[in-house]
Parts: sequence; C-alpha cells; structure tokens
Amino acid sequence: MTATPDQPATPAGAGKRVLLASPRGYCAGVDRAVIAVEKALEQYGAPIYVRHEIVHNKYVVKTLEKKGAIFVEETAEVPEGSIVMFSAHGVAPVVHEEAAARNLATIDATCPLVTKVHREAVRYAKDDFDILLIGHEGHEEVIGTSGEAPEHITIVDGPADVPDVKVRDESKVVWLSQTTLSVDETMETVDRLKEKFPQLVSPPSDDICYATQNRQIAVKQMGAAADLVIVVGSKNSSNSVRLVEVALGAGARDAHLVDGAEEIDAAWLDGVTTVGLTSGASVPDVLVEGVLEWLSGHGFEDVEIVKAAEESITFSLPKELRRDLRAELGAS
Ligand code: 0K2
Ligand code: SF4
Repeated sequence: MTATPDQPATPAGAGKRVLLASPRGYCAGVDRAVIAVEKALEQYGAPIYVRHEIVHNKYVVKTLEKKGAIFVEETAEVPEGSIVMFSAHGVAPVVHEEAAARNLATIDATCPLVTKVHREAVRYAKDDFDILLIGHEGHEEVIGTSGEAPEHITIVDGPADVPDVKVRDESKVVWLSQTTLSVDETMETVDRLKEKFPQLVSPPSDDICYATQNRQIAVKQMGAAADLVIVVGSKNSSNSVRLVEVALGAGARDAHLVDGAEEIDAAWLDGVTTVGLTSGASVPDVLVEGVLEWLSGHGFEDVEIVKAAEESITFSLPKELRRDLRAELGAS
C-alpha cells in the first residue's frame, strides 16, 4: 500500500488484537458472597454490616456501600444487635464468638471452598498433626484458617520460608494452603517441604480452588503470545496479583494490574500488537468491558477468546438468608 496524506501505509488497527481469557472474573464463591450482601439489604434494609471487604475489589465494595452496606474491619465496630456478614475469605472461630458476645446476627458468606480448608485444618489438628499452611502472612483467609487451630498451624509464606520451618514430629506433618495462590509457586514450596520432611502428607484434595487454577491456566496460554497482559483486579486481591506474576512467568513482555480502564497508561501500548486481557475472581465483567472499550479506542478492535476451561459450578446462598434474623434479634 502506498501512503497518501489521508491514508497511512498501515491502517491504525492493522495486526492489533486482544486475547481475552476465558474463564476470567467472578468465581462461584464471589458471586454467592456479592449476591448475599444484596439479598440481605433487600430482606432487612440498610445498613448491613460486613466484616472486611466482602471480596477484594474496590468497585464491588463501593457499589455495595452505595446500596447501604457498611464495611468494618473488626466485629467490635458493629453496633450491638445488628446484622453482620462475614466476607468470602472466611473468619476464625473467635470472630463467631465475638459476634455472639455482641448479640449480633451473623450471615456467613465464607466461600464453601475456604470452609473446606478450615475443616481439613480442624481434622488434622484433632489428629495432632503439625499443619504447614502455605499462604500469605496477614492475608484475611490465612488469618481465618490459622484461627481454627493456632497451636497446630505454621504459616509457610513461599519457598524461602522452608529452611526455617520446624515441626514437633516429622512423621505427623501435613500441608494445606490458601485457595488463591500461584499453583506453580505452591508446588515449589511443597517440593522443598517434602525434601525436608519426606513423610509430609498432602491435603485430600486441591486447596487452591478450581477458579484460581483455571484463571492461571488461561493467562499462561495467552502469556507467551502477548506483548502486554492487562489484569483487571484490585491491589489487595491475591488471586489477581498472582495472574500478573503468572503472565510474566509464561513469557509476556509486560503485565499490569489495573482496577479499571482509567488506570491504563497509553505508553504501555508502545510497540505492542497483542494485548492479553483477564481479570481476577473478584472482578465484575463490566470492568473488563470498560478495558475492551478503551483498547478498541486505541486500535485494538479484534478480540479473540482464549478458552482454557468451562466453568459451571454454583453455590447456594448462605443458609442464614433463609431465616428471619431481625425476628431472632428481637427475641433475644
Ligand atoms: O484473592 P483473594 O483471596 O485476595 O480474594 P479476592 O480478590 O476477594 O477473591 C475472591 C476469593 C475469596 C476467597 O477465596
Ligand atoms: Fe471460593 Fe475460589 Fe472464589 Fe475463593 S477464589 S471465593 S475459594 S471459588
């Protein structure tokens, strides 16, 4: 093609494409937790207190705040006699006790797959195992799971922690994990733990959940082909942050985490023809749509889906939503 003043040699969008990960965004546990807050607001009216961000996403939290949810970090901040919901990340038993002591009605939006890990911790602690919980120190889910059996649990925050791990009896050690970790890094930690404790027992089933795994598989598939990977998610979302790391590990030249299109820097597109796009498990798809629109405005109109898995899992709403909590509070 010969360039003329009003026809450039290469049309603006030529060769530019977006690889859009599937699955991405909301998992079953997040969907359930967000709907639980909405239903509680419908059923009981505002305010509904939520202990900790229901899921680690700014947009979701702001949207629910506008509808009447009040987010707090501690049970002590909730006025006596109110309704409080626990976030998808789970809480330690002591938090249930604190809520009961303040005469709060509780709705537990802990993801059933997090509850499964809590149950494993309780069972192994009962059998007097030392439990090596692989996870990020200070993360809400890790605080909740460790609270099930604090005297039995040691947190192992990645492979570098392994040399310092001590146990009482090397023949009774099990590893469990946070649900939203990098699969590859966790396996590296487990390999090192196994070298140190050859009799280490593995959890009965995967603790890193299906949604975390599928989103990582998808981003790996696109990573090698992408010059730039954009992950939509909030900075405190463990699974979203992991997607950036996995993209880079898979060969993406560059990768960034953004809460939405407004955080994208146009300079990231310099010399880029293929953009990979995905989102964490706590991210509503409207935010991804915003990024697609922004990319389209910058010449990236072609969108190809990179399909890594089919997801059909759903969870029923927290059982407390089927009871009349206001009546229960009034009666007590
Ligand atoms: O990935 P994180 O555990 O930080 O949490 P979110 O971003 O809120 O994603 C939902 C997972 C919640 C529990 O596993
Ligand atoms: Fe549950 Fe996994 Fe979603 Fe966490 S990321 S809420 S464990 S389905």
